[in-house]
Amino acid sequence: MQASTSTAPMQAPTYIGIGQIKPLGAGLDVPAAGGGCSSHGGEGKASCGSSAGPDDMPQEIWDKVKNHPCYSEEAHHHYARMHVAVAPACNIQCNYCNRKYDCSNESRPGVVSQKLTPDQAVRKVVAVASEIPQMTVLGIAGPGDALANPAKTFETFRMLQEQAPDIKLCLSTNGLALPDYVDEICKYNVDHVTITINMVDPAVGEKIYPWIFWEHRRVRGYEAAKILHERQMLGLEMLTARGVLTKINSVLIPGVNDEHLYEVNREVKKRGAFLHNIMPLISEPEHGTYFGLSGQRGPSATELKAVQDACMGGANLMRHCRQCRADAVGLLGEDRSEEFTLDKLDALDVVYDLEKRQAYQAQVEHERQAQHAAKEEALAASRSLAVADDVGDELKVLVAVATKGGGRVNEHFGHVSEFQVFEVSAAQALFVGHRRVDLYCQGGFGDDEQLPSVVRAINDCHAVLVAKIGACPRDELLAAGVEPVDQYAGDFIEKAALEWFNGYRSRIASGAIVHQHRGDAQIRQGAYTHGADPMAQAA
Ligand code: CLF
Ligand code: SF4
Repeated sequence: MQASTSTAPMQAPTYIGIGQIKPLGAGLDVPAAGGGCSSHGGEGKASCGSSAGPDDMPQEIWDKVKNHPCYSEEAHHHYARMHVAVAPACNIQCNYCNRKYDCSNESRPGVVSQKLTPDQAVRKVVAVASEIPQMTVLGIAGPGDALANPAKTFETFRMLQEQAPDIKLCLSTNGLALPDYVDEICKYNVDHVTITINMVDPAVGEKIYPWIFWEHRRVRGYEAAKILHERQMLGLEMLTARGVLTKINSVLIPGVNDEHLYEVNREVKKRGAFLHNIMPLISEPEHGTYFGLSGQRGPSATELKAVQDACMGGANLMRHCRQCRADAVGLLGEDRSEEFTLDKLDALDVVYDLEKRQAYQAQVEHERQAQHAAKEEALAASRSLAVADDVGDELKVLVAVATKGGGRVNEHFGHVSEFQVFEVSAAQALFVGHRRVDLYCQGGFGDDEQLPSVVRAINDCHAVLVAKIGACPRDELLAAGVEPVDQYAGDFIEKAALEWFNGYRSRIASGAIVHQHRGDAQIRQGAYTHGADPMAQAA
């Protein structure tokens, strides 16, 4: 295994969620607040970082993250985001990217179906916001780099702010141009910026970036990686000083930067990053990337989790990223972009009804708080449960969950395209990842050929919680050592997972079963692929 945890002390879990998100930068060497974004009173995160209050942060920070599905794990069960593909060009080359595919800064390798002008993009956002009232965030994440296309990016933000002021603005960048656009970012109240940072050592960087385009020339090798690194660090520091929340995305490339990501985590934390999102490399030969063609593999589920676990206690970790398309629409993990193609937009009679959106979001918030309360109640019950046994409080297992949203166990096994995975112990039920799978149920019948791949995707789990499951997959899961559980249909996930876990502990204690370690699982490479866009290939 390439992913090493040897340099990183294992820490107690500090996972992002309601009441758990802690702004980074407390007592750290970050630049002083530099005047601030006009709409946010100039409060830099440097000052916020020292306030780990109940709910671990000042109200204004909480207001920024509470309904952002990427910045709050709990929110991602309830709130949706969308991307508009207005930024086709890029100013660097990453070895995991083929320009005909989405930007790996923020997306998995699926091509963008349609590139949009800012006008088209804003029309689309308003239409989606009307149809999906829980859509709270617009992100610009490619298919190239948002800041390599500054005119289109900021024109989109400007127009949207006028037409739909309640929608949060978000962008993703490789960071090369970032220091030049911090003022614009603040001017348009872009509260959330993602920077992809895969290295803090140019010697590592030159294995990832063959070239950058810098000051009208192509720069290669070590020099290119050094410039990119310096610009990324400067941009991050400038955003921190201006109070913009930053998330760092890192692509885990086994044998290239796996051991190095702990260092990245430390350096970005030092500069005030709010979240660190460590994602698996997706590299298949058919994607046509340098890594894909040269046989560079991505990490297994266990390797990814080992690096993420090693980074806990440094920067807060995001583990619910879905590496979305640059034109994704919907909850994380679902893709409704096909419902909002340009030709369909023409047929829609769009009315932007802010009050209706707010009323709907109030219901969503109610449901989210109910999920949170159910989790707290289940945790309290679990912690007070004395299991008279020698099972030990340190027992932890992974549980896969079939859900279609709302934070509940509410999906049929055969309809799952993605399982959510929780690490459960007597004291915790933590979201630790997701696993994409091919649908088992095809037109009303189970496709038994798909079953082994579904089982491989959750092979590291002890149980799978489902709303319903057929006899055949039930038997196959049992034979593989994964317990299918359908008794919690409709329940909130954490409550169900904790209750199942406590039953599991009791069964071990009574001698009814023997706890066994599970094996590794396979991370599915690039689900959902759309037809190639010739425009995208030309970018
Ligand atoms: Fe988009 Fe990114 Fe904003 Fe989210 S995505 S620009 S921060 S609104 Fe989210 Fe998608 Fe992961 Fe990105 S799940 S790829 S982290
Ligand atoms: Fe591709 Fe994004 Fe890297 Fe540019 S920054 S090369 S678009 S992954």
